[in-house]
Amino acid sequence: MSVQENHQLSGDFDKVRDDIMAILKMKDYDDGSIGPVLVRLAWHSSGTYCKETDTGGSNGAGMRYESEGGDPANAGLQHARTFLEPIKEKHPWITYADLWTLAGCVAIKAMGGPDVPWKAGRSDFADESLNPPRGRLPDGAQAADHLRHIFYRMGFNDQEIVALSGAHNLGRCHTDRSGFDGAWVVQPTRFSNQYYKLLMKLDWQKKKLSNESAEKGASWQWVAQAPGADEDEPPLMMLPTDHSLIEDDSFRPWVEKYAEDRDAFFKDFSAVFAKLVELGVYRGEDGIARFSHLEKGKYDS
Ligand code: CCH
Repeated sequence: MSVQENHQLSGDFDKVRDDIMAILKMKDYDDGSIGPVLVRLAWHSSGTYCKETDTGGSNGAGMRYESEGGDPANAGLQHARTFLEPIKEKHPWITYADLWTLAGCVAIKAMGGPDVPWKAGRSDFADESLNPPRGRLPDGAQAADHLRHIFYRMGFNDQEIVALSGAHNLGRCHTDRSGFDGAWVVQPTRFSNQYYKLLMKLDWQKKKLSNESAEKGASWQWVAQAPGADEDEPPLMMLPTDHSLIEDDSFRPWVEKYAEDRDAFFKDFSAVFAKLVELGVYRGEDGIARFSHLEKGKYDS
């Protein structure tokens, strides 16, 4: 099996971290930071993992190819990949698979979040033959049973699903990407446990979305006015999947816990994000992750 030649363990990762930090603030982009979309890139590159077949995950950086990069579930992530391109050019020894996952971890920390332990060693696929099939990432229009279906496949439990969902403290939905519209919290470039607090506290109402959104599979979402906001300010939002966390008897106690205990959320988020970016990454004794555990046939079904 051919993989790209890589020397990723010999480079200076601290310099890469510094260079990622240096590009995070971007005045004209969204809320002034590319941090949230970098976190989403790290997550979507990892979230294709399937425990049973041991396929997918961040190793390989398959999103460089159309079958994964062109998946409507990944709409908008081409911007994140383009933002990181100058860093790849400056440090050509790093693999895309390492760069994308590292960038997510660096962004979380830079936005006020916890340290996420990160290890190097991923390789890049030389072609797209090992890419996972589409349809493995979650659909925000669905509910708790769908979240379980998707995240149990990766090997996560209910507590971990709720902790991971707290990443929606960051960033926003874009009508031209997912069809959903708006931010979850008032300060979407500041990592915090506001997402859980607002889920519990605000009076969420269902709002129908435009035909353009409905065509992307987003026909409605939850909205609520931020506390103290003027009526003409755009409301905060929750996806149907986000709101399902407080409708479900097993998820809800974790939402309550993380709303009350910021430190517990930070600790649990750090652990679960570290687990996410490690899914399917098996290193040899030299520290380099191989694809030897993958067999092409596993993707056929
Ligand atoms: Fe998410 N997410 N996500 N999400 N997500 C979206 C945006 C972000 C779902 C759907 C959406 C996680 C889990 C889920 C981020 C991190 C994580 C959007 C808007 C949708 C839709 C995309 C757009 O329009 O640009 C669903 C469903 C799930 C199910 O659980 C997890 C897990 C993480 C990370 C740990 C981040 C960050 C964003 C903001 C991106 C941006 O561009 O601002």
